[in-house]
Amino acid sequence: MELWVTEYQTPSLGFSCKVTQTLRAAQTRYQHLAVVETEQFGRMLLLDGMVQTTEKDEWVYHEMITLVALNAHPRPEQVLIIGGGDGGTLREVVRHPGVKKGILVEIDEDVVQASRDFFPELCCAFSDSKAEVTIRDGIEYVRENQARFDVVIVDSTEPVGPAVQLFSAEFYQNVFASLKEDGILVVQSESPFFNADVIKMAYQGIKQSFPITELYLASVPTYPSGLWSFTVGSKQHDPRRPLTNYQEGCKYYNPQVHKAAFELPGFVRRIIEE
Ligand code: AG3
Repeated sequence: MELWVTEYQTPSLGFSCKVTQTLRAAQTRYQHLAVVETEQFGRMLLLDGMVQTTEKDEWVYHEMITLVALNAHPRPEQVLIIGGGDGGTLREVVRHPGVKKGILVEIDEDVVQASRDFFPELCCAFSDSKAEVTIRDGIEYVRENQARFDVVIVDSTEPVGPAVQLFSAEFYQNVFASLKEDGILVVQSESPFFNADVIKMAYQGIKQSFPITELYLASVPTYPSGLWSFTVGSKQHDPRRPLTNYQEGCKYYNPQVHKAAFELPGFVRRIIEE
């Protein structure tokens, strides 16, 4: 019998992968978590039926959510990651030579455990001397920290369930306060083809607090439509301009891609200009 896993990316579109083994399927305190072995993309992590990451294409998203902000900052020493319990973003953060500390604040410890159990290439940074992993609500954590971080990365799920608040203007205002005077925020902001409303919410919300707000794109094959967006809020530095060009071992990110990622097709530009 053939087994397939399907994410319903829209009510009338499914993205399916042939599964060779189900490694975990469990309800956590916050969401449904599944790890499956797929033929096409290797191991895949799903939360509430939505693909979070796969072994074979995780590098696009993790390099792009991390290195744009880190290389646009002259001294990205203290970095906070909200969400990102699989560890992929933390791995990219701690291998940047400018970083002194990467703090991961994940609400669901079962995500961290699933990564430890099934994704050795993602969880490898959990034990790094520059890394700190905390199981807590990121919203509270940000509220309790003032002027502390150089870069904040929001590696969240979609704005449903535990992540809803992570797309609110109030949260972005608290992130603004948690950043130092030249800090940078970056959030994952979904697909311009299918989630224009989410992009608008993130972009407009960030713009209310940050003087500089920019959107950039990357191609992630396992996410809805394959075209993914990230939104940056910056207090001083132009996020479009890499100040350092750290790119060792990268497969997607380089300084040319950094700059090009901010060049937007007309329909995407219109989403944020409306
Ligand atoms: N976080 C963003 C995943 C969003 C995917 N959406 C979907 N499949 N509908 C990924 C976490 C990786 N560290």
